[in-house]
Amino acid sequence: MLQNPQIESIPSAYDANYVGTGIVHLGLGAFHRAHQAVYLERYLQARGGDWGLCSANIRANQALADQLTTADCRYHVAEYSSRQQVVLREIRAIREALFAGSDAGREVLLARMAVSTTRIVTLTITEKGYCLEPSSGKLRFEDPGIQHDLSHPQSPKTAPGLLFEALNRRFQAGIAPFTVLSCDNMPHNGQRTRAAVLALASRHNANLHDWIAVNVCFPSSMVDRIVPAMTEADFNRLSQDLNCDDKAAVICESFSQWVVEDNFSMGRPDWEQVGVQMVDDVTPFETMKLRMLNGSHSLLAYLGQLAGYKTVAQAMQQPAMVSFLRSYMHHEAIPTLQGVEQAEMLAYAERLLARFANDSLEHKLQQIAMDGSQKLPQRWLNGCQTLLDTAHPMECTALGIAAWVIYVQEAGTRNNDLNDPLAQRLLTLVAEHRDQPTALLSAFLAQQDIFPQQLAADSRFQQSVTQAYNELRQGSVVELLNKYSGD
Ligand code: NAI
Ligand code: CS2
Repeated sequence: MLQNPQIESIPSAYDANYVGTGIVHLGLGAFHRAHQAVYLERYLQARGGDWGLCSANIRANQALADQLTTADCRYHVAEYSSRQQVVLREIRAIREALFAGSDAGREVLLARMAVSTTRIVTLTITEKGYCLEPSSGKLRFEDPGIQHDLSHPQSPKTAPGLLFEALNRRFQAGIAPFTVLSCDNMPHNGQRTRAAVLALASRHNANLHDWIAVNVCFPSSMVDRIVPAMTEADFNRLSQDLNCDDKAAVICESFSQWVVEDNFSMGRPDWEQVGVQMVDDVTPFETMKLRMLNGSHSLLAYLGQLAGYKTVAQAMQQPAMVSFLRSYMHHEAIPTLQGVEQAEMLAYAERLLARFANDSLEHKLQQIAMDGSQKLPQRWLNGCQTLLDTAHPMECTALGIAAWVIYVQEAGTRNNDLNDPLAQRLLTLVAEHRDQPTALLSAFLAQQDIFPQQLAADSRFQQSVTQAYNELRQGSVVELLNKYSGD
């Protein structure tokens, strides 16, 4: 129970029933509800307009969509600055919640995407939802979902397939295309989404391919707000501390940032009014965030769990971990960033460490550890090549990679429970090379859809990862964190 908490409640004070739906969102997850929907709530409160959301899950979690529908799409976001300071927002920007995991549900979603009043389609479907090779960003045609969509284009099951079919229906009906805005932690997320849709189109219809290539905008965006998956303890905390009984609620930090390339063919909300940064090129922002924040997060996820911690905040109570992350950011992330001001980056690093230490969030390391094959290229590996090219150290990153390999190995020895779209392949490598660490590391580095070939072939990279692996296997994690915390 909070002792004398400072609680600010912000009700949804506009009449949401008069808000039209101008945006369809794929990925009705925690982050969407705590980030994009909050920006739109604040926008609608201030400016009104037909920028309400129709938000859909195309995979699991029909219960959430049903829960929201029952609640007239009213839910709450609890923004914790600390355990004692909370802002509780009521959100009504989502005007319709759909579950599109069935043929009937997909048809309703496609109709929402194809209607001319839909001007933007946004996505938070996780990195794996785009069915791309993590290292190259190329569409994985062998993906079972893509295979289905190639043979059943009118009843697609993947996000690229849904985007393609909805655009096709607008093309056939002479309706201008919506703008596609990815809000996932992927480098160049707009271009990668565009490449996925065009790859599908290339197998179907040259005219439609060219129409999409010329007329559809795919701006990239950088998104940032730490939003842990909700647990029963979280729901109980909201009920006890804030008198908020809402199974669609989310808890998050107070910090929020959204940087968006200003390229929308059918218009957009004046998002600047609520603090969204509209830019020409999001690349510097996304590279900085993916390598500094997400790169540190993944180090916490694998090294923190090896050290026995369960949450980010718990791991941040270990001074050796804080020093190690600072060293990683100073010596292995900032040197890979273009055109940044050193002093500002050092300050950014300190702000990130303070955000990680926020003990009012129960951010499970296991959640961050999931889908490692889809995350590590943009968080660590892309920067590694720059470090090698500029003769910078990469011990912290190498320790992280080694910890990820051990994480996969331990999943294999436990019960083959690895939350990763490439789990079967990775666990097979573990089984094939049991007790042969050198061969196992070579086998992992040979996975070219994860490790870029140039990097994997570099003997300096191989030696760094091998040394880190051997040290982790033989020594204490905390001692190694201290060893590589040199500033
Ligand atoms: P979540 O687990 O609450 O929601 C995941 C969403 O992705 C669900 O709607 C699910 O149906 C959908 N999904 C999962 N696999 C899919 C697939 N193969 N195809 C289509 N849809 C799929 O997770 P959360 O927190 O909403 O995060 C989602 C994404 O948002 C992350 O992967 C990341 O890219 C981005 N994000 C998350 C942040 C966070 O702190 N949670 C912060 C910044 C970005
Ligand atoms: C986290 C991100 O789960 C993860 O991989 O690193 O979701 C992280 O919380 C966000 O990118 C913060 O903006």
